[in-house]
Amino acid sequence: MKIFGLIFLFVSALHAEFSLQTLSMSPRVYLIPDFLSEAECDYIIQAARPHLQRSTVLDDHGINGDVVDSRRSSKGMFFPSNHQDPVLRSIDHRIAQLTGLPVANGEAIQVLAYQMGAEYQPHFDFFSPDTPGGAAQLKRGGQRVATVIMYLNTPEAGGETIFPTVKISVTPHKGTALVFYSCTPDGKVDPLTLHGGAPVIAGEKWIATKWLHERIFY
Ligand code: PD2
Ligand code: ZN
Repeated sequence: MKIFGLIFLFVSALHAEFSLQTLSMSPRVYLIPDFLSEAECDYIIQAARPHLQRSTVLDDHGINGDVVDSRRSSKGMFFPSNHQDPVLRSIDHRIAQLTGLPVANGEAIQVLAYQMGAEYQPHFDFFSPDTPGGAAQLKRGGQRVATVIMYLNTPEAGGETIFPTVKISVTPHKGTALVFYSCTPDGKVDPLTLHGGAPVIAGEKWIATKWLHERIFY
């Protein structure tokens, strides 16, 4: 991307104002249209595309670390957490403004690409302290308290983000962000946040995700 394009993206991001649509108060789920510009979405896809690998899930038993699992059939990549990319930095700061959680509490931005038929079956983003895998993760900045999903394109059909317990279904739309809190305001994990990515029916689906912790993540 040309330097003027980068400067434009950066300056426009400094003036971020969010219009939040409340989808649910329990669990806390919000939608933010136009959270990312079209140019930012295209930039992220282009930067991520050469680095995609089959996505993994955390092995709860703590024996195998991250493992490939048919319940999550996307491809993905993480940008380095110490990146100096001005576009990604401005998004990190926008997410901090949106969630009220410091940039330092966030994991690296992850990009996920779902081809036709790919999905992420319902799961929780919080960690269970009762499994060795979950307990190990909790040592890195504590619980995951919030998730931000940013839709980088508009799939032709399917690919909704679903919350089966509370019957919410969000149709992906380029530039929109979805934020939800995996913990209740009193700090307990919220079982109502069970959520998944429905299979893509036509076209492909691209998202960027950010998980935020209660303390500094390292
Ligand atoms: O792709 C999605 O819509 C989705 C659904 C559930 C992504 C995630 N979880 C995630 O990345 O945690
Ligand atoms: Zn999730």
